[in-house]
Amino acid sequence: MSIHAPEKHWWKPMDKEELIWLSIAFIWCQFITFIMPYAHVYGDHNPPGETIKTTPEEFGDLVDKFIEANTVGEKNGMPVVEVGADVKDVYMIGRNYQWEPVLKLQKGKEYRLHLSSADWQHGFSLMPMNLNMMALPGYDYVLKITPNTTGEHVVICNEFCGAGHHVMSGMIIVN
Ligand SMILES: [Cu+2]
Repeated sequence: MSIHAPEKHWWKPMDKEELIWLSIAFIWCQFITFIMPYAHVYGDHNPPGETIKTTPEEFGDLVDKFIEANTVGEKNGMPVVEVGADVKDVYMIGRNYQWEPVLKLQKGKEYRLHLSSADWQHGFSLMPMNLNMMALPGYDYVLKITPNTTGEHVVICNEFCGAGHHVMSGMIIVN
């Protein structure tokens, strides 16, 4: 039993200020409700591509075969891979604290870059473009990209992934 009984009519009619704030909040809610699905469909901040369900083993095999079939050289002990003019699909996997393989791409050509992880969460961060993607095992993230800058572009991992995170890197060379 409380010390004081609650007032019989505990609520008071809205005053002007409360009505104004409530109206602002209501309109804002309507705006947010509309803008979320709108931005999802029309926003240009969404990653341009698709996501395919896979397994770390399956994707790892794909990358190994891709490397085996298309290696054209080596850089710092890492295979350098280049695909033919008619091939669009290129693969990169984050594993054992490195992004594999080194990709050699042509400027102005459209590619489907498949990204995934063999073990746990990694970040794919392409410098200096600041293109960022998260790579999780079990998902093949396909990014539609068209390189527009020639040179050696470093990929770093921007998701803390373990003891070797600070040395985890990769490379995309654009000619
Ligand atoms: Cu990392």
